[in-house]
Amino acid sequence: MGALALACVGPAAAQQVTVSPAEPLDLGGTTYLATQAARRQGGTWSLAFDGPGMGLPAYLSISAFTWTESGSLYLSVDTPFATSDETIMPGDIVIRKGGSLLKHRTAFQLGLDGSGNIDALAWRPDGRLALSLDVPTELSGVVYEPADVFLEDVGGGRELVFDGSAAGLGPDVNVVGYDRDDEGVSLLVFDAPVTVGGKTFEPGQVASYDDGTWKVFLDDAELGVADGASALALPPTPGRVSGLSVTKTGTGSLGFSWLPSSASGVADYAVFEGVIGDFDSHSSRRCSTEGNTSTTLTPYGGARYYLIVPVNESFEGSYGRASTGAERVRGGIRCRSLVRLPSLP
Ligand SMILES: [Ca+2]
Repeated sequence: MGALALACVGPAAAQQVTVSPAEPLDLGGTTYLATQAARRQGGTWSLAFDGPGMGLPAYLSISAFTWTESGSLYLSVDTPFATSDETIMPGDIVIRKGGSLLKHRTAFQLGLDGSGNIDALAWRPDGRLALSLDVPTELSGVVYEPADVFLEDVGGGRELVFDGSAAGLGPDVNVVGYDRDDEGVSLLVFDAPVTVGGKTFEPGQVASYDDGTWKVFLDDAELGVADGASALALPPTPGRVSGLSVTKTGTGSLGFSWLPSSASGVADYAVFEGVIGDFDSHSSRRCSTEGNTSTTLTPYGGARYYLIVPVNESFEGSYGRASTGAERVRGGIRCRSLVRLPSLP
């Protein structure tokens, strides 16, 4: 059982992440600027966002960015710059629309007084943005530390998404990149070495924090050069599949085919099998179909049910919805440790 779980989840497996470097950084033979973002996928790096091509001046640095489920990009920068229409200040959140960068929310609208800048952003499935600041900042009577991540106030107050001190981080620690999965696992990068939970994380490493436990999520040697990453985002949800059909083959195995997930960036599919009558009993039977939307396998004995789960390198997507409309529980043995669910049916 344990060996099978290890084989499927894998220690420090390939992870799909997007980072913006704190200073020009060579990744996979290409130099990425502090105004660009690079995506690590399949163990290789490629350009995910080209700031200079969008009018970002070379003297500034992207301090935070995040992608929504539908692929919209929000970002924040460390230095003022002017677009053709307006001046963008640090602390403002900008959205990419077509070929332009437009102000989404100003620092003032966010309640910031200009003393601190945004250094991490994360889009949440309810549509709100979570942010972290680079200095301790009092907002509506609450002091947010540089290691805290909190939801923007869109009328109902702010809410901590990640509580730095509760996770053991002191007031001198600064979180400069943040994302999370839908079961509460936080993924973080720091701007200086941080020792917490018996581990030391370097600026080039991505740490994970879950319910008291710190782990290394990604340790990429090239990212560990210089000052590492100044912004981090994990891929959007792999979404869900539909239209699963099953046929018996002549050899006692079953043939499966399904419609592809409509989510962007889906790399692969996993097959889960459970016992009919115990509909929470599924575990992974196959963690890859090599990207195909069909596969065959030989069922275990007795009456079995099957679920197809889209996956990317970082996340499992939806296991589908039960007749009640609720998301099905995740597998007992999984193919990715993290999950990101689509917010729309
Ligand atoms: Ca921070």
